[in-house]
Amino acid sequence: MRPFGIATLVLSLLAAAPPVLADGDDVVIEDAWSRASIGTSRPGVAYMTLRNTGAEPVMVTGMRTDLAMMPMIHATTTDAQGVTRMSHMEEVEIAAGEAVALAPGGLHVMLMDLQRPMVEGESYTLSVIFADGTEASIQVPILGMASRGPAD
Ligand SMILES: [Cu+2]
Repeated sequence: MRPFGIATLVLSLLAAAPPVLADGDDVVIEDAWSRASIGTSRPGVAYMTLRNTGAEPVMVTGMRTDLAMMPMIHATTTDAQGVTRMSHMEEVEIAAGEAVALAPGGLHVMLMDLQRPMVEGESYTLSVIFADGTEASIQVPILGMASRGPAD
């Protein structure tokens, strides 16, 4: 007798498992913006809010764009002496149902090695990379050099 019974049991267990959603499917990216740059010698910057609408924590492991060879997530910290530093974040966790803001003075995307100047009024594609290998791509508008955000 062939083991149909076992095969059927395995298949039904697989069918009963909840669908596995990619991390990127659960994350809503809001209010993305960048500042115009002076040429390409200095890194550019990008800000946004990453909202995890899922029931599991999501890990952001990086960014990708053809605008910059090395986009990195930086944290800005100011010590007791008032000295401000930026440190590279290998990953940023977004708790279930929570949002992480990348905003001036805090977390931000540093667009290292700009490939072209960032011109006010233009936009570019930025992909947020998640720990499961999925990506979510957005269009980031470039605001003026003195801008403090989309509400300006
Ligand atoms: Cu930075």
